[in-house]
Amino acid sequence: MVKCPRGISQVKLVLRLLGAIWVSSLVIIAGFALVQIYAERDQILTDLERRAWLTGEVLKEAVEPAIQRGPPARVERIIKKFGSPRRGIAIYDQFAGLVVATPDVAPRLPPSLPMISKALTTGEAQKGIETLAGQKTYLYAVPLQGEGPPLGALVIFLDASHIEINPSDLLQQNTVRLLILASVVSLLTLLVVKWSITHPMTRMAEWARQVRAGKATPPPVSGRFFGSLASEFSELAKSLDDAKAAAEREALLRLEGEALWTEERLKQFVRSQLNDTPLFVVSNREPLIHQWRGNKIEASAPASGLVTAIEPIMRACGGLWIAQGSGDADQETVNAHDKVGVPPEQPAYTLRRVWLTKEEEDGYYYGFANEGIWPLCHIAHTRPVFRASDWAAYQRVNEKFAEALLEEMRDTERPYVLIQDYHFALLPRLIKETRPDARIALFWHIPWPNPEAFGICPWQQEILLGMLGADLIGFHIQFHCNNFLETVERAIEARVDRERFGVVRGRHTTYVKPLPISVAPEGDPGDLGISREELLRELGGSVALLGVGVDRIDYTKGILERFRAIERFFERYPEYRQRLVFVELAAPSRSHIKRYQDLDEEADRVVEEINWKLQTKRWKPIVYLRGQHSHKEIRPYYRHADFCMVTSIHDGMNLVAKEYVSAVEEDRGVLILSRFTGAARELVDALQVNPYHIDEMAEAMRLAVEMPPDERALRMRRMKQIVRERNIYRWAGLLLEELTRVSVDRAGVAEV
Ligand code: ADQ
Repeated sequence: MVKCPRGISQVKLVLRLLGAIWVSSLVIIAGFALVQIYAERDQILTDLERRAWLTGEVLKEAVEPAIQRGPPARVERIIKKFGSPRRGIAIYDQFAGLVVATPDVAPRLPPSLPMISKALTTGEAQKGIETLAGQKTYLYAVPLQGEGPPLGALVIFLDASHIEINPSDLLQQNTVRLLILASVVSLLTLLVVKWSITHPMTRMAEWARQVRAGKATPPPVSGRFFGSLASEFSELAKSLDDAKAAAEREALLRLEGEALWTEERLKQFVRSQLNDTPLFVVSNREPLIHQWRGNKIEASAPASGLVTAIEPIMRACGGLWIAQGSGDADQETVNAHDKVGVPPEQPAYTLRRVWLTKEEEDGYYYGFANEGIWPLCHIAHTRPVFRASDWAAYQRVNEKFAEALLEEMRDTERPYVLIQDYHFALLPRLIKETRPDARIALFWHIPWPNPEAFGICPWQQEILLGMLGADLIGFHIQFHCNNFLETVERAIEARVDRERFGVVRGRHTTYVKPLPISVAPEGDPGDLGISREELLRELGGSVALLGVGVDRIDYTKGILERFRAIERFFERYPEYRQRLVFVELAAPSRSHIKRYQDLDEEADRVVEEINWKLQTKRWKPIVYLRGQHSHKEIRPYYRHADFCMVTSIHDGMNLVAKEYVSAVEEDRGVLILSRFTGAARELVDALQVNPYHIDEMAEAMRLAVEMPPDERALRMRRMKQIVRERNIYRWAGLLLEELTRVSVDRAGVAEV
């Protein structure tokens, strides 16, 4: 016979529970019965005492004069009058000899009773229970007082047989109680066990079997007890799934004979090349922000291309990430050293937050970085603003970050430092001066303009010298590298080595390389929570086509130009009205800067104007979802959209283009891409447009929705392959490979 261990253990559990209930019920009932016995006895005794004393006192008054003066017959009459079958009365003389007693008690009286002698000798009333002729009797003996010593004693006999509680009655009563109590509790326990333990456990087991079989279904239970178990198990299952998927990918790669970069490969690479030397990353934007939502703290990832790119690397390699603490609950969530593990539920690396004052943030971040360098490097026709006070704040903050970084890498020999972006142009030199053994890479995430354009910056030399403290400077594309080298050649004293793409100053060389950044490869899309049909239905009954845009609200992203192109498209091709909706997910950004506030308001106004002009009762051409959205919220739009519009006026790379290509359904999707993005160099199968040319963009929209399916699938397949191969792990791998190479040549001999 096959045994069922689950069944047996359940029966055992139930038997144990029932056993415990019955034994504890028995003990409780027995305890209560004992207490009840003692309480009842006490009550009976008190009652007897009270009755005997009352009778004794009344009779004493009557008997005392009669016994002194009258004949004994008179005394006998008196006591007979008060006697009854359950209440005997007797009179004893001064020698404790019986004088007279009521007939019911007389036959039962023994020759002597010690209690009477004691009452006569002490002169005080005596009481107690005696057994007279086999019957429990309560005795109350009170001395009768004359002129001198007691004349005798009056004794009251009360029937006390009921003080003996019958154990069989008690047993009968309490057995019934025990049965009722134990049965009710057992029944309730069985129901609770079934609904709260057995039932959820059976569902959990079934769910675990499904997860093990690779079906990603949400856990069937929630709540504190099983919910946390389920979420732990989900995490475990996810890790196993990821490991399985990684192994499968590796196997596939071996089969293909390709060397695709994966998270696992990057980990291996970092381990073998860095020999456990930790990675230090510095960026302005932090990868995790803690903010108050009501009275709860919530953690979220910011809308930032840089974070999107660096996060997977830190998750893969571990290390320390230094960034500005910018959330209003950031201070509450760090430890005494301003550090917090990320991700909080299963930390893979450490985030160290640096705190800036409002003045520092205004001058360094909003002022110099975003009103100065950002428009300087983007040819978007927004004039850069250079204020001396902003420049001073920028220098101060770079020094502040240098201090934090130097402190963190104090105990690390030859540390690897990855500095991110235009907020920290001065940091490489500040670090190199103190730690020449550090291997420093600076990655510039935005474009680098030509020397004439950059030359308007009053502090161009300081910026270039600061940057050249790095051993490696990365840009997205060769064109930006070339612009940088030309700028260096024109602005400072240095030799540009065109063959090796380096800048030589004294004994130090800074290599300048194109390293196109990318996104992590898309895993199994899983359950997105909404199908394409449902999404289209939500956007309007007759809608059959979906376009999407995802941006920070920034004047470099060409958002207004895109809206005008959509307007033009519907004007030119009215047959698409009510059939196509464009969803724009736009995250507010740098909202303290006037230019950004104006843009934000203008975007609202332009959407309103276009919708007002074209909308019908049940359709709007543009659905404008302004706000910070999680990756989970954005993914269904990417996955189901027929086309995505990236219309940047100028952009270093643009990760949205790559995210879309990576996430959209295999044979669906057309990318409309500005030719002024770095991504346009790699994604040549996109419909490339000039965002200043509204008609061209409207035409690209028509092409996108009317493209023959074969051509569409072919273009998308080729782009998917490029994004899959040139992924973020490859970017990190190449960056670190370059860094290890330059530092091996000249580690420790740096001269800045
Ligand atoms: P960004 O200018 O921030 O990055 P981009 O590359 O487009 O621009 O990345 C934006 C990121 O933010 C994407 O991951 C996107 O999903 C996310 N995002 C955008 N809108 C969002 C929204 N509404 N809600 C939530 N998330 C949103 C800078 C440079 C780029 C360069 C990157 C990386 O300007 O040229 O590609 O760094 O190097």
